[in-house]
Amino acid sequence: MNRKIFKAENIQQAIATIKEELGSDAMILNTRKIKRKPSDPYGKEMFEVEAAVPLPPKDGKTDKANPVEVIQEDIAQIKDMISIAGFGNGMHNMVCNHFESVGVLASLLRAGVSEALASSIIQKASASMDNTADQREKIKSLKKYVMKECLNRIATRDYFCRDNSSGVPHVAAFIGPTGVGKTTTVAKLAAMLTFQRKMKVALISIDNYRVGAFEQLKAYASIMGLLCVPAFSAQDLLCALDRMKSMDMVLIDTAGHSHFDKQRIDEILQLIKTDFRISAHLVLSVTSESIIMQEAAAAFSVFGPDTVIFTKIDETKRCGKILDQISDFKLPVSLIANGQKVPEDLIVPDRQELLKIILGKGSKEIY
Ligand SMILES: Nc1nc2c(ncn2[C@@H]2O[C@H](COP(=O)(O)OP(=O)(O)OP(=O)(O)O)[C@@H](O)[C@H]2O)c(=O)[nH]1
Ligand SMILES: [Mg+2]
Repeated sequence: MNRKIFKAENIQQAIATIKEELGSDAMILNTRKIKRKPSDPYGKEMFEVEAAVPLPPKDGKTDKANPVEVIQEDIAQIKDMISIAGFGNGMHNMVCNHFESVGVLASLLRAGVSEALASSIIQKASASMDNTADQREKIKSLKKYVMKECLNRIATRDYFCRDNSSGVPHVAAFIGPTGVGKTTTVAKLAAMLTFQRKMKVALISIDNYRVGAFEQLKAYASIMGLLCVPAFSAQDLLCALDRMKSMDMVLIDTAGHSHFDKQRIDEILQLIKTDFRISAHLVLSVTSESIIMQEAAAAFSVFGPDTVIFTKIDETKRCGKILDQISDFKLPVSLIANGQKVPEDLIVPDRQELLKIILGKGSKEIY
């Protein structure tokens, strides 16, 4: 290898000089940012790029990598650059400052992680990197750090398990905006707890708002042979819970309301507060825009939810927004719903499994 170090004000300029001096076979081995000297008022921040051209071996054969692989790597890098090009100036600067991060950054963005979160993760990762390592080593350690950083942001909790210690049933209410899949998730969970975990389960619907809401839950309960009752008032709810005191788990389906409808949300809250044992579980659909999910989470935070459930992950390839949501509202994820089929489309994820869901195809690229 014929190594040489180039200095320039930015990466693009350095690459142009390298191509000119060493030709198009040149490989970049290392990049480093050199901070401006405080003693030099006219000095600028510079980039140092180490590049090399492979020497032709004595036997005439070249030690170049397989040309197909080289082309594949180049195409992947060009694709990554293109996918980042659509983002803001901040992203552009970040790529110039941390050139080796392009691939990982593009994977996070493609997965649907927000620009702000993706760049803050990469920045943290890049700051912790060993600048003396060569390019491949740097990328390897960057990937490792990014995975660790994403995993640190994820908390999961298998909330719906048997707890014999208290002698009273666990009571869990499912809250959230309209149409996110609350009733369907309650039905799936009831089936899982009854048939897989062999728990005694009963259902309550406090959805007295939508016509046919109770019948929807009742239909599922009938198929599974479970007790299911409506409760329209605090008195109804206390009566229902009294009837169900020999159960392991009571699941309460609530009416979905717009997160702007504070009055209706408050009505449900007052009902739920009837019994202090009732835990709340926020249901959000990943098909909603991130900002809507954030607003909904803020509106339903009055319930002090214990866990969050993400539904409809089968309808999007961009589950990265889950990472944004859980980084923001710091709740453990108890369930993931991945389809309309009752009961099978329900996952009780652990942290690694959730990370794979969040990064999608990108998890293969980053690992
Ligand atoms: N693709 C997909 N569809 C789902 C999933 N979960 C629920 N659905 C569908 O979403 C629609 C609404 O589901 P519901 O369970 O009635 O939603 P809800 O939150 O109870 O609705 P309201 O009670 O009206 O607020 C139905 O067509 C479900 O089949 C899921 O994980 N994936
Ligand atoms: Mg419903």
